[in-house]
Amino acid sequence: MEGPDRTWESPDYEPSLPVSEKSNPLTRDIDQASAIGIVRMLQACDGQMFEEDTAVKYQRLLSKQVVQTLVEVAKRVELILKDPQDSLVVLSGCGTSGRIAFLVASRFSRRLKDVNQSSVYSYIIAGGDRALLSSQEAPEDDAKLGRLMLKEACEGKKRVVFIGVSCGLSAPFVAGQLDFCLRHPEVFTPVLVGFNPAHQARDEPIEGCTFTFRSVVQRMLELAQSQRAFIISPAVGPEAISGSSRMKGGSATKILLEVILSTAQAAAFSRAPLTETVTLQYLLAYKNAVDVTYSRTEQISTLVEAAGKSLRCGGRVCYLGWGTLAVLGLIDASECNPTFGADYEDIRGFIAGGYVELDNNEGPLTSLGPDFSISHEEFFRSVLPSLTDRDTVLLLYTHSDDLGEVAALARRVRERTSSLHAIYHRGGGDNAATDRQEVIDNLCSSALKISWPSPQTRISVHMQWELSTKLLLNAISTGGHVLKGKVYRNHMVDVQVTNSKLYRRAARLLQKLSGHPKSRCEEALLKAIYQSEQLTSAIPLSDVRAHTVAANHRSRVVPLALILLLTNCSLKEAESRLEQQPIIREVVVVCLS
Ligand code: F1P
Repeated sequence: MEGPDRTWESPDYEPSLPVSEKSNPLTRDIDQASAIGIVRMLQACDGQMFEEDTAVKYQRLLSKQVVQTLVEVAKRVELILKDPQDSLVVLSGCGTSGRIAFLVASRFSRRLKDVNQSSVYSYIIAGGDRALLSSQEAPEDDAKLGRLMLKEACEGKKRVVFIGVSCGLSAPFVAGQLDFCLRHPEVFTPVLVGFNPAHQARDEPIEGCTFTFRSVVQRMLELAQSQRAFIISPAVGPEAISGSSRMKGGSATKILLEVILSTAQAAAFSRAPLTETVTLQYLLAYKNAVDVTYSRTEQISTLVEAAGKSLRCGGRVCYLGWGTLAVLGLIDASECNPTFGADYEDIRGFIAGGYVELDNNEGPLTSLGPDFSISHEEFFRSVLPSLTDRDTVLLLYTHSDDLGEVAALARRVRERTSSLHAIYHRGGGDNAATDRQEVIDNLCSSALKISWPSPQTRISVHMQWELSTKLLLNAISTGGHVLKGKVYRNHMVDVQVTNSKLYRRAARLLQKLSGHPKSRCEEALLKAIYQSEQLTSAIPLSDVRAHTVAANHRSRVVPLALILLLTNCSLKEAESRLEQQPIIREVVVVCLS
């Protein structure tokens, strides 16, 4: 049997890029693949998360050193759980990293409540709770905001374990928080989670700060020797869609945070030993969850096909879920706008119980606009009446949810669209097909039912179901957009350019695809952002922040810039080309030929 493809690990492979930004050789032709081809590529890509380390080039998820650090961090959390007075465990991040921080902090707070323990977990997401449901990329660049939010969350605390997540070791928001922790070692134990080796941390100056992400990491590395700071940064391989850290980055974040908190909680309340062996068993349980999920390649490809069909013909994809699976639906949907330039209506999530079930810090956000309406009632009110066969609806639930309610909802949806599908998780002992489940099966055009054996470790089976659901939804939304032509090779060509990381990524992509020098590519990007045929001195080239603010109000800037570079036409002509051919990939192919 062929071994895994490890091309990306070679020092010659895209040497200027950190792992999280490299393009994955496995998915180079994903834009030309069929639905099943896409799923197989995603399977191979996700499989890279659990590959063993070869020499010492990269630490991996299962590397001994990573496992050891997980144990040490869990011990710090255990101390706080045993003596919670004036103490806190804070999980923080931007975009997907912040959303996963929220999901994990909420789950474990609930668990503490269930056993009558006081809550010690808290989450921070750049941009506040609105960023849970929509893309808020600008606050990610704000180191001062990160520090202020952390300070506020920890007011009066005497002991804090701070876990900051930045998949690319790049977000200034998180760097600002880590810097703050390092300045107050009497209170804070800083922990950094990300998926690049430390020396690949971003070294770009941060506005208003004397530090860069890399210099913060260097300070942490020094303290790590005496276990006063911790860095957990295994490489999980390049993302299937270059730079899309919502995928493997988000999955691996979920795994690492849950392993730390699960093992700490088991040690604090059940006297379970906190050892490397136990920690490794937890990690392997997640590997198993990935394998079980992808054993359903055909069924997953049916869902990808349905989503692609809907998106291609201007239809919508709606995730209607219950409990934390619904939260994963909300998260997945929120990421399609920045990644694929999608409209909020293209892929939407809804959760039974709305904001009460979401239980976020800031409570209901409905007043922020229609894209913040997330309950099933809202779906009935604002989406169902206009639902047609062009739209796809996906039910997300487990055997512990109210199947009567699921069946009732399925019935109402089925009256309007035949593209109704289900993802359903159930425990191993629960094989009896209930009448209600049969009703749901009959209403759906496909149902992906996964029966899970009881896990060997103490890991909650729900956390495996969640990871599985995350992989499925990422496959559906990514695959759907690939089929819609939103990806060229394995690059997001319609990415939003709303923070400095995304701006740099866009400029690099333009260079790669057009072959023109950096300055010319940036110029084209700015023409597209400012909608100006001629750049004036009023637009200073170096003010990336101003550019990202301006880009907030624009769509399709990267495709426009690319057409400008490839055809040398005017902005007006480029715009009209895009009007005539809205399938971005086709435009790129035509221009390149
Ligand atoms: C944070 C993040 C991603 C998002 C997008 C912009 O990245 O918001 O979650 O998908 O790429 O950046 P990171 O700090 O975790 O690397």
